[in-house]
Amino acid sequence: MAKSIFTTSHKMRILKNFIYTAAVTLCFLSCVGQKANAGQLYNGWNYSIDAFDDGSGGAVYDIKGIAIKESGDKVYVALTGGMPLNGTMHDSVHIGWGDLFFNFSGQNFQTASQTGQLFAVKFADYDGSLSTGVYQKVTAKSVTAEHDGYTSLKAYYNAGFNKSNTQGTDLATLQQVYNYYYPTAIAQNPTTNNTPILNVIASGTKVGNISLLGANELTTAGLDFGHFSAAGSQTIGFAFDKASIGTGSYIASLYLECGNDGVALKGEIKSTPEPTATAGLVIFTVGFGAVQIRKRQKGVLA
Ligand SMILES: [Ca+2]
Ligand SMILES: [Ca+2]
Repeated sequence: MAKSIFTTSHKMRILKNFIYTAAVTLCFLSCVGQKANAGQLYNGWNYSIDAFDDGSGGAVYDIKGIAIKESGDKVYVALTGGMPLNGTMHDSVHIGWGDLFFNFSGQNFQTASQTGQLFAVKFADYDGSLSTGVYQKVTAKSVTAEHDGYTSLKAYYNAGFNKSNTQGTDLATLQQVYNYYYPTAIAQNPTTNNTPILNVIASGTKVGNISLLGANELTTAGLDFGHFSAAGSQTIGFAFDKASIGTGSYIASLYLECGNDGVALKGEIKSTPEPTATAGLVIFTVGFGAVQIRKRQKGVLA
């Protein structure tokens, strides 16, 4: 039999280098994954904390934060602020939560909406027009006018609500907000005529249901808005199947029905299999190979 040009010590050196490279790759993949999560990570949840003084109309209309956690085959969402899940009444008009949108497209929100690329979660059904659940191929529309609200985002800001962390820590400035919600031409020249607050599902296909989560379930899952001193009088939680939504980096966003406050969060839904799991498999395989060589050295294997 032809003798290998590599001695056993050569093989061990090559394997050590390979293991080192695989470990570096694992670290790199993990670091990249963390960078894609732009929110503030704490105890497994990804948080975006909103301004505490930008709820037009007072504390009931103020959103304090949003948090999202991916766990197993589920996605958990929590919202906190002054608005109850069932909404409130203002001058005989009912006002509640708008829908939660997920945008994986990399496009601005308005373009993603016009091309039906949004996902959305309706977690409160106030009028029976659309049942709660997860929707895909979504277009969005504004219902602010019929809910005593601002007919444009520019009008909301003109009223004095441009605060630090205006849509949370991920869309912290006025310009970041305009850049995200509208095409460049509008973002560079926003007016009260070209900045509609698109806050509920206009059309889409329902692909899954949601489960509402109580306070105890959220606490058990590790939710803690108090860590950021951001616990509102109302905290709402729900979960849905990860399979019903897209994968990759996203921006999640929502407004109240009146547009009196809004918040956004940058995050990532990991695809399956996870890259880190693949890297782990490489390390396991290499480690197994090293054991086999050691056994050969000891004469355990032929
Ligand atoms: Ca707020
Ligand atoms: Ca806000």
